[in-house]
Amino acid sequence: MPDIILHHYPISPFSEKVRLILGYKKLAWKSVVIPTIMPKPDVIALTGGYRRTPFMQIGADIYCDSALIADVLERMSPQPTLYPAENEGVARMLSQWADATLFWTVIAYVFQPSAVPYLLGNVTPEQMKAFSVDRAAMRGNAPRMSLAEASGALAEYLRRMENMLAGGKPYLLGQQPSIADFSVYHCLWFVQKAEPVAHILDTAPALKEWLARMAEFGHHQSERLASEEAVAIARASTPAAGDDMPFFNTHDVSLGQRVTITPTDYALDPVEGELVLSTATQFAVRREDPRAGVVHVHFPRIGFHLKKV
Ligand SMILES: N[C@@H](CCC(=O)N[C@@H](CS)C(=O)NCC(=O)O)C(=O)O
Repeated sequence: MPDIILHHYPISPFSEKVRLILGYKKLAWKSVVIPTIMPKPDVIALTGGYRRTPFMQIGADIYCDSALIADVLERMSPQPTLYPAENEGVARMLSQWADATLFWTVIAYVFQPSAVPYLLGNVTPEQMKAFSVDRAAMRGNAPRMSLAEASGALAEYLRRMENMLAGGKPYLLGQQPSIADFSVYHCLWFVQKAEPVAHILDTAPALKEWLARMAEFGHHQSERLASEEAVAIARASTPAAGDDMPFFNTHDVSLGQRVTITPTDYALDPVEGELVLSTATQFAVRREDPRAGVVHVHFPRIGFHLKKV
């Protein structure tokens, strides 16, 4: 099996989602620690502009967004599954809700002055400023939630999730973990990290036990890899031929056409290339980078838009 290379940083919640999935599936991986703020030259060499964290590299194939990474890991190693057949649809829906609504509620809740050092370490005022400026630019005009709103909403979401575990259910949707558990987990893991404000979790004792149960999956085995080495691996590799999923044309495009793919919500940096894959669930573009060579950059359909150049 080719090496799984995860580009991430320790305090990134979406990275924790993927690390825990790697632990659940017992997949060994290479760990490239990337910067938390721009500039990220080695990231951009590989992705062509996408700056969000994490992304996964397999040779010269780059997979953006944790939802797509989860699908690719499931294809590589189907057992244990992230998508139990009896509730795959609801698991994906709940996962999408957690990755968007729950995540941004948690962000608005945890970034209280007392908790910041637990999330970002003992940063200098200049480093704090640089972080805030970077995230403000990344979020653009996306609406922000006040702390008051976030505290109320998070308390209510915790009540709802506590209810999902009623009757001693081990996981949110039943006896087996699903992608929904991993998406909720990374958000509440971030609340736990924000120690001075983590007491909000005390209102949900079953959920706290569930958090401990999830944490036991761990991260399996990883080995550090320098980011320049990851770029060199891409350069020395050829993108995979792609799967045999049928071409699905919703944008009146043809394969080989120049397009851009851009997130729909925040960090609106387009990635430009020739369309090489357009299926029911994902897009991929081929681009040539002076340092990384020819790479295919993959995106899920949901959460991204495609535009013809
Ligand atoms: N929908 C994306 C969201 C990723 C995301 O927002 N990641 C945060 C970190 S957890 C990020 O990119 N922050 C800015 C950065 O790392 O540069 C996913 O599922 O991967």
